[in-house]
Amino acid sequence: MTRVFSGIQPSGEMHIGNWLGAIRNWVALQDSHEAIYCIVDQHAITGQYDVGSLADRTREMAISLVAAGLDPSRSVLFVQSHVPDHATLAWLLTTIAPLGELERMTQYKDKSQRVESIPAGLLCYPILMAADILLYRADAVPVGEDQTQHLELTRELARRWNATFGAADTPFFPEPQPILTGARRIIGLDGQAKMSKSLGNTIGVTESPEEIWQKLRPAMTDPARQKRTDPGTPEICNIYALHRHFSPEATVAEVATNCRTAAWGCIDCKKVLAANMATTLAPIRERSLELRAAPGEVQAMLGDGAATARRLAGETMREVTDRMGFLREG
Ligand code: AQP
Repeated sequence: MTRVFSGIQPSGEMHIGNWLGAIRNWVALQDSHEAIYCIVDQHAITGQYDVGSLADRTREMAISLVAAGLDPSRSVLFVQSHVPDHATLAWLLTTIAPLGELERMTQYKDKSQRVESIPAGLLCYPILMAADILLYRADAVPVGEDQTQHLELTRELARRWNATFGAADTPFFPEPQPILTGARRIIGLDGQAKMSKSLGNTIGVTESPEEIWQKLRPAMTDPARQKRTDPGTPEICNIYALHRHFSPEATVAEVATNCRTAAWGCIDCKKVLAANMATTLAPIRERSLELRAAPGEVQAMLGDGAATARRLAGETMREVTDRMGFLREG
């Protein structure tokens, strides 16, 4: 069976961008692939973060993932810091990673502009991501479009490592391919930037109908539509883009017509979207409430997942350290 691996940072609540862009695929791939999924808490400390809430955010991310449909009997789910080999392999890959390419990463360029002093961890983030994937020798990685550049670097590191330490005819690390959904880049409620936990332009997948409405109400629409009576252009409106992911086809067509003719104002359009979004997300919200009431259940799932991941990672690391020439213990 083809093996897939992917991760999500517990840097905030899981939002509809994460869900549409990646997590829906994580869930679907459980049936056709050997699936390994990770809450990448060590990635989430590469920027400023709140120490006091990291553990809670990690637990909450696990709850959201299981509520969204991850089933630990069909996939492996664990927390990155529970498997120390991620950090070890990342260090080994650092020794072959090209500095110039790290500096060219779009996410690094964006995020480094937002801080006064740039931590080396922000620069090395893609190396840790490569280690996450290569540790399980994954063939494919379900991700959103923002991660495809990092994945290209992962392939580059796999090639370099194979060329330096692997047997030339049978590459040890596969070159993992991205698996994208039809919603590869969801724009945030500001209508401009990628929906992102760290930008606060999100709607969480476990939010209540009222919370969804409170966030959608002030969200950016077609900027050229100044007055209620102005006809709009759905193609440049982020609310219309979201309708395409949450509303039935007939409603999407109705939205487009009523926007172009100004039969609906933006608030009318948002009300329909809020209702459809709340209906779509209701099963995730309901399951998350049940899981929050039984915290031991999720903790046990993560414990089992970490044990499996440590075993798989250990197999890779034995081969890696042998091929790199390290002295075996004992
Ligand atoms: N807006 C998005 N549209 C489509 N896919 C997205 N993903 C993230 N944002 C969008 C995909 O979700 C998965 C998990 O993301 P992540 O938490 O590992 O990292 P990220 O891409 O950096 O997500 P955020 O929300 O933007 O977090 P912060 O603000 O902390 O950096 C990935 O597969 C990602 O592609």
